[in-house]
Amino acid sequence: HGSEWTYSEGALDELHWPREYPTCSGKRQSPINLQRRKVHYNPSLTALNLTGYGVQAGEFHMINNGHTVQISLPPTMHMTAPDGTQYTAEQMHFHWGGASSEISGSEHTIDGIRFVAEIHIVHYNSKYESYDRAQSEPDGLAVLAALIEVRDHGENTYYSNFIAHLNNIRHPGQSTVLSGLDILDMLPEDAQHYYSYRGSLTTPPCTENVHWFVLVHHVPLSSAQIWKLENSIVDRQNKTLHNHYRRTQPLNNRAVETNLM
Ligand code: B30
Ligand code: ZN
Repeated sequence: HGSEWTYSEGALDELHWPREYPTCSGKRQSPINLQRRKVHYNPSLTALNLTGYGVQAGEFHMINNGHTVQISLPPTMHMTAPDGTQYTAEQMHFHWGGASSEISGSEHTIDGIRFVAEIHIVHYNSKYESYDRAQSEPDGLAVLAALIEVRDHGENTYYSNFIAHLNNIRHPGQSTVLSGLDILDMLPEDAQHYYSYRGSLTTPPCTENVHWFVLVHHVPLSSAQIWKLENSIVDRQNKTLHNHYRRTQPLNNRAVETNLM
């Protein structure tokens, strides 16, 4: 594991990432604030083609890696971007807030609004033989992101199994196994409309090789589910893992496009 970068504590907090990881002060960083007024509608952006995202049998490893909960995904899951590039899924993980019941923790914001939490489904360009190889390539990665919101009309049962397993991975390095997974159900009902831009990993080494797709629609979780997500796992300091999101970065001269008019 890389050196001990953090979000807010110690010598390598997020303002000091560039000292060890110079790319973190680059001109195409993520996350960003998505300003709806300034997003360009591009009718040639087709829907994302998500294959193998539906119900899958088998065992899926879920780990507390010290800065998030991460589920390993099978290479049978693919996303094809509107430019025709095919990506293979590698892992999914979450960012959240929760330091108090009022604190949201999404990475992307919409018109300055931070959501409760954010899902990242991390993919690599299928033309490379592995995630490891693709990581250092300029066209290596794509992340499909969805924003999570509180909605108290009962729990979101598509998240029940995942949330129940958090108790098994309280400490960094611990892992557990999900039997069966349906990522499509864990996404917003409408997973066709998105914002798209070119950015980076939101953690060190902040590599600027990520094609971002942030879904326009949101994932609803009940407040009890969000509480469990926010309070079940601890970090390397044995403190509840809270507020592991990066502040928004300058857009500089990048365009954000959407396929929702
Ligand atoms: S994100 O989706 O932009 N938040 C990585 C992948 C996706 C994002 C951020 C980072 C990534 O692959 N990082 C390098 C690998 N990590 C290992 C790990 O899985 O988690 C090395 C590390 O951080 O130093 Cu801990
Ligand atoms: Zn992430």
